[in-house]
Amino acid sequence: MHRASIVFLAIGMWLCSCIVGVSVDANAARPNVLFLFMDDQQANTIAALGNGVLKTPNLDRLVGEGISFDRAYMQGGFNPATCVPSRAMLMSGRPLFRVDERLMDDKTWPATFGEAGYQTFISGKWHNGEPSILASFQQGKRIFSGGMTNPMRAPLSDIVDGKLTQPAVSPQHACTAFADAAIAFLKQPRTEPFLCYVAFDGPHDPHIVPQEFPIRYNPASIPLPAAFMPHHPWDNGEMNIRDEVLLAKPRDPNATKRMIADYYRYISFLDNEIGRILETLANSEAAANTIIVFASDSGVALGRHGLVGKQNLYEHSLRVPLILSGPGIPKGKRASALVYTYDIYPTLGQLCGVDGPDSSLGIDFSPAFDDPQWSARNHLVFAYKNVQRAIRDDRWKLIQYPNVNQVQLFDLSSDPEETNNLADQTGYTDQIDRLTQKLSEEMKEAGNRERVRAAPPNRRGFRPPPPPRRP
Ligand SMILES: [Ca+2]
Repeated sequence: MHRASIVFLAIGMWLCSCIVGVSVDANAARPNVLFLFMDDQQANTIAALGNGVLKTPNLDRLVGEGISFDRAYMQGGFNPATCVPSRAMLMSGRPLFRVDERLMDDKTWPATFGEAGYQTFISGKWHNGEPSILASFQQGKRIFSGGMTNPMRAPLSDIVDGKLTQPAVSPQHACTAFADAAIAFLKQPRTEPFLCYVAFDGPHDPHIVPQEFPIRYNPASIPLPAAFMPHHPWDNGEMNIRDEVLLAKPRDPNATKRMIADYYRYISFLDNEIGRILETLANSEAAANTIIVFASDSGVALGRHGLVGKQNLYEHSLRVPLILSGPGIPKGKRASALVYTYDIYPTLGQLCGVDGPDSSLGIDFSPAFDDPQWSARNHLVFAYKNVQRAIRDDRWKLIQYPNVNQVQLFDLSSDPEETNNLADQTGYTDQIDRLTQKLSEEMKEAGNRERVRAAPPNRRGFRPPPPPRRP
């Protein structure tokens, strides 16, 4: 915008405020929100947070300008498409056992931002049914309403006259189209604060980026994850779905590294797209008054524990990156408070003066910005269908597999990769009983009617088949 236009606009806003008696200044002071949401991006995939292989210069800068939460989690799911409950929890502020996956029972957080005077905009993936897109956002461009797609041929829609247009195949990589749409939105002149939600459909597989993208990772230079296993040690209740057959069994170390190399390349590509959005914001009038949120709907296994997908309750699949920066948020800090992704919008609501829906049950974690000891939760609980239940506290993690009567206990303080199951050793019975008891109480409280420990088990444990004979 030209300088003369800005001056003219400012005078106009001042005159308006005098005439109608509302404080435009107060409105202008409300922070904007740029929400960057990823699909299946593991927590440990940012160079500045400790990944020694990946190149993520733009996310690194964001880490330096904000606060990173090292213990942020999504709570699980009831079907293999964990995107659906994860996004429903995010948008509603409601936990897994109480969330409406179609997001039609209650108002969503973005809808309440709109009612509070925010301009609300979406670009990218929405996996909770089309009616709730229109109920949640006023504006939208380049929306992908589905679970997964080839990103080079993504069918994308816009919101026009309060309706979604027929999807049209994007000539660009979907994530480039989303970034372009967000950039165009950020460049629009406006007097209201905005909520700009950009949901990339990567680095979810297929790990396809444009041929010309220059960053590539040599699979030979990718370290095999510490928790790599040829097989999961037993049937975890979800062994043969689509995600789990993306790699042959037993898992091959080199095939695993190739998959991780492609996944990393996708993350570097997304980092570059995010960089374009952040540069646009930095060069805009909104720069000083915008909260930036970076998070993901889940992680993913990629060969750890013999698994490929995210239909499990290990750290690699539940823990997500979470970074916030902006006015009132400390720079270059890390926080260890235990938080769920459904706590993010309640926190933004607090920072933006938006009350949110009455049905939201998430907890504002902004006190953790200044108090490293602060945590509203002493433990978190997780569920996958009726086949896995887990709990973590400050130090311990317990996973129960009720259908096969298996249990795992990990000391996350010394074993963050969950490679040493203490339930196989003597001396941990009390710890297992304590956490199982707590898990049962929490699950009952959460509205869960499934058991967390079975005796006797429903069926025999899984025995991995012998490796194929080499000719
Ligand atoms: Ca996902």
